[in-house]
Parts: sequence; structure tokens; C-alpha cells
Amino acid sequence: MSVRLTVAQALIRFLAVQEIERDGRRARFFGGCFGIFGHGNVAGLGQALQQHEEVLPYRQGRNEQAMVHLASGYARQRNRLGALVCTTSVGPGATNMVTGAALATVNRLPVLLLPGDTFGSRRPHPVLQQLEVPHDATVSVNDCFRPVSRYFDRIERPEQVLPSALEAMRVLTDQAETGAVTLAMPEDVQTEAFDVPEEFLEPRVWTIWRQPPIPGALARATELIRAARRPVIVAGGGVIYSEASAALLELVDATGIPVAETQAGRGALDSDHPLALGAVGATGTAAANRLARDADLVIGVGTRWTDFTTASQSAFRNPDVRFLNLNVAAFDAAKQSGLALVCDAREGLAAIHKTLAGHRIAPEWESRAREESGAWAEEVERLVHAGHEPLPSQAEVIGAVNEAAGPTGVVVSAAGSMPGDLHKLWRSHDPKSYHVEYGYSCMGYEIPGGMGVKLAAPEREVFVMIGDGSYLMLPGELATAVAEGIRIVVVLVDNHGYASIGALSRSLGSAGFGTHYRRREERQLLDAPNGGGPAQPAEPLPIDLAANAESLGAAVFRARGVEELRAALDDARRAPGPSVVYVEVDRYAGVPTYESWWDVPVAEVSDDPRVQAARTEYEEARRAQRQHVRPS
Ligand SMILES: Cc1ncc(C[n+]2csc(CCOP(=O)(O)OP(=O)(O)O)c2C)c(N)n1
Ligand SMILES: [Mg+2]
Repeated sequence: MSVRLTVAQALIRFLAVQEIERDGRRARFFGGCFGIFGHGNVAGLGQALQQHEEVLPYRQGRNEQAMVHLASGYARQRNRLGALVCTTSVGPGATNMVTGAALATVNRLPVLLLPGDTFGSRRPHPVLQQLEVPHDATVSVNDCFRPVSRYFDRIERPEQVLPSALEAMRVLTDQAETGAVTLAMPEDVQTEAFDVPEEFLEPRVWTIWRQPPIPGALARATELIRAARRPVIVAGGGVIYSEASAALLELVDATGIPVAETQAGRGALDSDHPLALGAVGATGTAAANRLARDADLVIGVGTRWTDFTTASQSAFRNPDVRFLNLNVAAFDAAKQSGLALVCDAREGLAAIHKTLAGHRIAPEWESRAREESGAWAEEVERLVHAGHEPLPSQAEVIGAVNEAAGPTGVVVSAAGSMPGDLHKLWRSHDPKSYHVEYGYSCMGYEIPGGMGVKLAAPEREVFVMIGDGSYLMLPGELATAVAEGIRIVVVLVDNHGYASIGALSRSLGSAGFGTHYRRREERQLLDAPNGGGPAQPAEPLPIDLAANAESLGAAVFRARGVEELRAALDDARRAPGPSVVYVEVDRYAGVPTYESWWDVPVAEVSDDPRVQAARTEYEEARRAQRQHVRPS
């Protein structure tokens, strides 16, 4: 039996009935569709979405990149057991999604992208917004999605949508493969009818089977752990996605192995646990980085070992260090020349716990971890209650938001100095309370990402922490939050420019060049080779970001100092719609780094003595880099 539908109608009806199941819990996979219409999708996908609004709710975005960020936030909060669809017109609407696709793929988050494409028939070409490639008629701008998608197809004939939709679902629900999936939809083909087999439109369940470790590999892994004198666990995003926190806690309590966390893995273990070392790597805590330095076995769980986690491969300095990697993705499990345990994180941790059967680590190592963990908790207290004057420090703002958020509020951030400070300072007591996008660290992710979190978890309060630079890049989705009644609290932290990159620039001898928001004349003063320090007199630009947020319809609360901030946060969370708390901070009152380093190369030759000094320091620091190539 078949039914005659357009390609767009068939696809929307198919998407609406996809379900996902793990551990016996089943849910609809797609939470809806965001879109911005143009000639490339208004009559094809637009018509189908209108006809099927009841089964696949449609919401209008304001910027295509932001829609994809929103979808990434949604998917992450749902532990990849849910996704959103994004549809755009051809040309600029489509390519606006490329950055969002890259972010989703880097972070291994499922998002389904349906950009319109030029005519399958090619009859009216070149169509408005088409980029012509004289030597290749099969190319369109949508080919930009190929490297940033985990699956790409162009639906050039109606019946092709059947296998393509199934492939899309396979990739979206595969925990090792997932990322952006792009089905480019030529605008004429969307509207063409064909006989759709009814089976295609029946509800379909995609089951996530938890993959156990292979017994032989598990035996070798436990041997490694038994032989280790100084083991450390590095918990990554995989622990959270697999809902493995309880299994991690059991293993830690049974063995005494301390736990450090990556950005995506922050919150895997309660920050108050005596063996929680907190953040590791370039933005790590003194506790985690000291233990990482001496560890002889590093057990990575669900991490892809980015340079921030390994401090550009300078974090693990024990000459005998070995790695053991639990990961659903064989690609990541093989990194650091580690012993690969390809498995689901929860299954793997439980299996190790069982196989270790009562093994406990050396008491000296465990007590060292406990001492460092306690000392770090005190350092956090000192930083978040610094009483900095006249403007507060960013650390104090983080402390106040952390308090307001309580154990279940979610903090969302992505770029600037905020992610590093949050990684160190945020105390988390729930695995879904910390959401810093640091795979792509994309300025502008924060607001739409936070909206996606709120849509996925409406019962939680969402606190978006965003710098002035990131805010200016993509504030427009506040209008969507107002329209859709998405109640997020945006904490807009203004330090008048790109403070993080400014500090990086100064540390590398380049005086903060090009990182202030200043009038041209003043900027030239600040950027001069002898300028750029904290003592520079300069008037901020007459930009009123709070007024900007107000103009988009958000409820705005201006706070001066930490006491006002606490009151403003209280007011903001009671607002009926999205709200923005505006607070100015001291650009130069940063949180230090703790025994760590990040590889950012400095010019080898320069006339500036500061650059020369930075280069010498750089070469010195690089000596601590290791290549982990030892077989395990
Ligand atoms: C889309 C994008 N462009 C550029 C960068 C590089 N970058 C990282 S942080 C930053 C400045 C961020 O400024 P702001 O949001 O004010 O945060 P602050 O550094 O002041 O804390 C820039 C330009 C980026 N991460 N993302
Ligand atoms: Mg800033």
C-alpha cells in the first residue's frame, strides 16, 4: 500500500513518528522544527510543515546559525536522545547554518539540517542566490556542509528520500557517529509527489543498545588499573551522555581513584565529593593539574582528548604514564596511544568496578587527592568572595549565579574568558547543570544554546553567562525567546571588549592589540607597542547593551556590584519571559591559571622585546610537551 505525497510531506511525516529508546525508556526523537523561510523552502517544506504542525511543531528562528545552536543545546541537554530539525532557504540561509553544523559535529550532537537547494531540473538556473561553478554543474553552496556533517545527501529524485531519511536516522541516533546530518533539498524536488510506501510512515523505534566492553580488553584494562600506583580518571562528556554518573561514583567510592573533568564532563561527579579534583588541563584546577602531572595511569572516560584537556600535551608528565580510554567511538578510544575499551561509559565503568572486586588504590595517593580537593574548594571560596572594588570580578559574578542556580539550575556558556573561569569555579551538584560548549567555543552560541536547553528541560532554570563580545555577535534570538515564551535568564557580563583574547595577546607580547571596544583614536593609543596595560585611560564606547536587550523585548535588570546582582538575579528568574541581567566587571581582575599551559605559538622574529621575551618563554614551555606514543 502506498500514499501519494510530496517529498517534503513524506519527510515531515516520517520525522514526526521517529522514536528513541534506551534502558526501556522511549520518547519521540524530534522535539520540533525551527525554520526561516525563503523561496527555497517556503512552498515545499513550508507547506508540509503547515499541514503537519500538530505532529511536528514549527517555530520561527531569527538567524539560521542560531537555530542550529539552539538545536545543539537541545540535543545536549537531552543526552543526545532527542533532536530538532532546522530548515532554511537556499544560498545565504543555508550557508548561515554551516557554523552551527560544525559546532554540532565537533561536539558530537545530533541535529538534522534541511537546507533548500537549487533546482533539480536546473530549468531556471541560475536561480536567485545560486553560486554558479562553471566547471561543475553538480556543485551548490550546500557542498560546504560535507566536511561539517556526519552524513550528507542531496535529494535529487523523489524516491531517494526513503533511503536517505533512514540513513539520517541511523547516524543521528548512533552514539559514536552522531553530529550534524544534512539533507539538501532542491526546491522543486521538495514539491514533487510520488507513491510513498505506507511502511515508511509507520512509527519506528531506534534503540540505543549499551555496548559492553569485550572481555579480553576488560581483563587487560583491570590489570592496568591494579598495577597503577597513581591512577586518575578524566571524565568527559561521554559520562554525562551515557548517564554514567552513578556508576562513576560507585567506582570512585569503591577504589579511591580521584576524578578530574573536561569541559563537557564537568558535573560528572559532585564537586563536593572528596575525590573530585574538578577541571583538568589548560583551564584546570591546581588539584587536578598536580595529580595529572604525576599520574601513572590516566583513565579517560568519554573524552576526545582536546588540547584544553591535555594542556596541549603538557599535562601528563610522568615518564611512565599510560592511558586507558573508555569510549563508544573507536576513534577516540585509540587516542594517546591508550588501551582502547570500546564501550558505553556506564557499562564500562560498571564492568571495571565488578572486575576489580574490592581493589583499592594506594592510601598515599588517595589522601593526596583528598587534600588537593579540599584546598581547591577553599581557593574557589576565596575567588568568588574577593570583594573586588569598585567593579566586581567575573569570579564574584560566577559565585552569585552559582548560588542563584542552586543544584538543578543549568549554566550555559561558550566563548571568551567565561568558560575557563566557569570550568574552574562552578560547583556542580547535578550532571545536567553545567553546559559549556567548548568543542567549537563559538561566540554567539550562548543565547540560542540556552534556549535549546530550556526547551529540552523546561523544569530547570537556565542561566546563560555571556560576555559583551559574544552578546554582540548574535543577540537576535532573544526576539525568538520572547515570541516563544522561552524563559531563560541571560547574565550579560560587560568588560568592554575581548578580555580573554586581550589577556592572551598581552601574555604573548602583543599588548592586547585589537581587543578593546574603543574609538579609533583611543584604540591606536591602547594598541601602541607601549600601551595595552590596565592603567590606560579610555572612555568606553557609548554602547548600551542592556538597552539593546530591552529593545528586543527581554525584561532587563541592571546590577552594579555583587549585592545588586543577587537581587537582580532574583527578579530575573521571576520574570514571565526571557530576562537579561546586565553587570559590568573589571576587565583586568581575571582568574589565574593553575600550573598549566596552552600552546599558542609566538612569532620567532620581532623587533619588539616583549615578543622576543614571550618567544623565549614559549620555547621553554614547549619542552614540557609529551608525545604519548608508548604502547599500552
Ligand atoms: C565566532 C567566534 N569568533 C571568534 C572567536 C575568538 N574569540 C574567542 S573569545 C573572543 C572574545 C570574546 O569576548 P567576550 O564575549 O566579551 O568575552 P571576554 O573575552 O571579554 O570574557 C574571541 C574573539 C570565537 N571563539 N568565536
Ligand atoms: Mg568582553
